[in-house]
Amino acid sequence: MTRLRLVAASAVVALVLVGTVGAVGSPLNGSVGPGFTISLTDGSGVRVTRLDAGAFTLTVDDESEDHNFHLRGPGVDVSTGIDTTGSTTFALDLVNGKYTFVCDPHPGQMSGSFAVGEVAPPPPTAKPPVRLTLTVTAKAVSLATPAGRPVRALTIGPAVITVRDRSAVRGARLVGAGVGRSTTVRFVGTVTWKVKLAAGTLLYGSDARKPVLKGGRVPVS
Ligand SMILES: [Cu+2]
Repeated sequence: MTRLRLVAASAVVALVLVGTVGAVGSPLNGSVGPGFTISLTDGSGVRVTRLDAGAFTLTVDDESEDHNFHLRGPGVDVSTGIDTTGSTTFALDLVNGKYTFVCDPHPGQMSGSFAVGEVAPPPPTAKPPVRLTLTVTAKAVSLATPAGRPVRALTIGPAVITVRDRSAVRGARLVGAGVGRSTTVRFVGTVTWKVKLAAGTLLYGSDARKPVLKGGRVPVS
């Protein structure tokens, strides 16, 4: 073979290799051990948090006989052995969704996740309602926490108000900050108001015969 032909043959081999690697997929590198560490990085060594759907080649470097690398998600469930070490390669076809990787013996300490495609953000966790007690007696009106402390400020959101109307000549009233509720003057008893506090000032007081009891105002923000 002449020298020229040899060069040409090498070039063909190189082209074929490049083509093969491209078809297998973008590289991902998983790593676990030797300590309690687990990670997934892309071809540039950057931690993976989001990927576009497609073909990937995952190479996992398992450096511990106590840990493994287990990747799960839509259409994928691959893992290295717990008591084995070494490098393992997986061909992955990732589709839109959430993928998680864990060390099976230590999922609490060793885990991670990433999203593929456009994943909708998780719905905001519903805020538990604030609980308040509005008490009206013949002599006083007060707004307090369940522990009995006066309320100085509130945050926007749901509130459950236990209204204890102890006076037959006074009603309980709550207005402002998106709220407008009251008990009748004659009413005596306990009712519960579920309200949604908006930004503003919440006024509490009593609808009453004179003298009008001094209530109060609480900023809501
Ligand atoms: Cu582990």
